[in-house]
Amino acid sequence: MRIVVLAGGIGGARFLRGLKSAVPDADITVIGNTGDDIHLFGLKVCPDLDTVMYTLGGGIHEEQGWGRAGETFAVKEELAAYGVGPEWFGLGDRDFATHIVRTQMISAGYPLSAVTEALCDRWKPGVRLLPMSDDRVETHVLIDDPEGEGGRRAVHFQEYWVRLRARVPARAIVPVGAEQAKPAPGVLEAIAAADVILFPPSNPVVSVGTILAVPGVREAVAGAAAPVVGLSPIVGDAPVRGMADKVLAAVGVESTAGAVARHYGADLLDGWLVDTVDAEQTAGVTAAGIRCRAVPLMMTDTEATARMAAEALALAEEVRA
Ligand code: FO1
Repeated sequence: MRIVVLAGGIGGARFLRGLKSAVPDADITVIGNTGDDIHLFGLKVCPDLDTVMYTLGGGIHEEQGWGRAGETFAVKEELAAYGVGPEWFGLGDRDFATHIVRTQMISAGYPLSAVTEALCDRWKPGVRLLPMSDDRVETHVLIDDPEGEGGRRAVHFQEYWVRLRARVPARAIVPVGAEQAKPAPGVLEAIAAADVILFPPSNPVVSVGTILAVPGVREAVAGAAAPVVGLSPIVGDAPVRGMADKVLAAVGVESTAGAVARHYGADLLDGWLVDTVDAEQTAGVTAAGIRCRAVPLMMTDTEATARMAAEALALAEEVRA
């Protein structure tokens, strides 16, 4: 079975671990979000691609959901000693090697998709990991700033997420460069050839939304023969992890499982899983033309996540019928 997953960072990576466990023989292609990418110290950092690669490859710092296990921070400390920032983004020594290899290959002329394939040769994540695009897309967030143009200022997504901890309102989310970006090689082909397309419990705005913002991707998913099934990242009107509610507000979507399904829309989604605590929302989602089922959605461990993945695949079969 060919499965395509549009994945962001931590939630997407954890879901993929369960999906692999649920259908070990499936051919899984992950279209990874690159809007979180940031250039620091002359290096290109790809947080969502690395989180998928490290999580499925066995190198992830489990509690954090990002960065490497067993990290040290000698380079970070030395950079700080030189007064070279930013200090708010925690790059570890092992992680630096990934960014050095990536940047070196890109400088030699390799596209991000080839670089990602090379890095995955080491990590063997057991899925095909494609960046959404080889072109540079970086999400910026518009926040209030009295000194700013029109009382606003744009900050890089990572500064909003990590330094500001999303504590200030996001007035707009802008995937800079998305309009000019092209889907990476293999992305549209994978969507067209898929038997099932899944939206994992990733951030619907800055992760799945950014992937869909690459021209041609949304149309490919909407027009795909495969059923498209999503799993809500919002449980009990709050994000399970991260701060999705902050960016949902920026795009005028209330932080409920049903609102996220309607935000994606019935032109994209054929099915939607909500957690059992949100069972009362299934009627509203069904009324929007999206098949809906309430199942446990807490990814407490790989077995629980495998059950969620199996439910999503079952709903896809029901929709296909
Ligand atoms: N998240 C944090 O909350 N604090 C950090 O210092 C931090 C560093 C970091 C370094 C590399 C990397 O790949 C991810 C990192 N993240 C950090 C997570 C990152 O902000 C998020 O994983 C994604 O951008 C959101 O999906």
